[in-house]
Amino acid sequence: MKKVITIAGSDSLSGGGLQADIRTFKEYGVESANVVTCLVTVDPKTDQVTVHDVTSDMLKAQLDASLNDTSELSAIKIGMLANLETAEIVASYLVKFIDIPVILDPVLALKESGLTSKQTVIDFFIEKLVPLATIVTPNLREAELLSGVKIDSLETMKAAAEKIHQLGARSVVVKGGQRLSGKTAYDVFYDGYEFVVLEEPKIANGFNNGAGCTFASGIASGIALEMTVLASVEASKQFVYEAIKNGIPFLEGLGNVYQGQTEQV
Ligand code: PXL
Repeated sequence: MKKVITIAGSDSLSGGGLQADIRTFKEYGVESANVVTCLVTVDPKTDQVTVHDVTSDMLKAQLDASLNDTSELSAIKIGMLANLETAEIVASYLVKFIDIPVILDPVLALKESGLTSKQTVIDFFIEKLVPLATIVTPNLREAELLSGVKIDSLETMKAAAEKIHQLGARSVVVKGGQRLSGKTAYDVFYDGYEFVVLEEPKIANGFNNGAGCTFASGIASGIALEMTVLASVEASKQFVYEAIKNGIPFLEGLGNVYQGQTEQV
């Protein structure tokens, strides 16, 4: 069985974060280890989102444990790195494993809470983490933060993808999600050679918490299973589409994606 590792935050409500990652790996038939970078909680009374840090010692102990034997490791998926120290520690480990594909989901702007990372963290992603990535999977806001391009159209999505590729990532997929107007959800893939625009009708159910984490984990699984990067992106897009369609409602108009009803890839 192929093995991947996710280095990501814990979502106490389980919609996103490493909980979504692990469910996705299971559906793809991929084994996984995990490193918890932070814990995200939502206050039930106020809906206030809080990011609780883990200590540097806790982070390093997990990285030492899970990256001790990398001979069987086929991909590394990175999710939320909420502060500069966390990002620096993770980068210091990643540079030791440059042969293993890195799927970098730059969780810099949570659609669930509107929280945006500090500029020092964004700068560190631009300078150190994006250049280590086999593929980076920003949402529109994150693509703006990484590229400096204001996005309001398919053309500006392409311009942002090109900029992020120039930062050193081998490939980029900019996720359009619900934000652009119209009935179609676009994602733009770019690998320095070709743009591929992926299209699906928008699903208006709002059950999309965890969609980004699931998408990146599906890509990591595909790459681990020796699919090409583009084929992994295309398969994961279908996987996430089904996961939103079969989402689990929990509040008026909101819900988590559900990975369990997707067809085996
Ligand atoms: O879906 C983005 C995301 C990533 N990582 C963690 C999260 C969330 C969203 O809730 O909690 C830990």
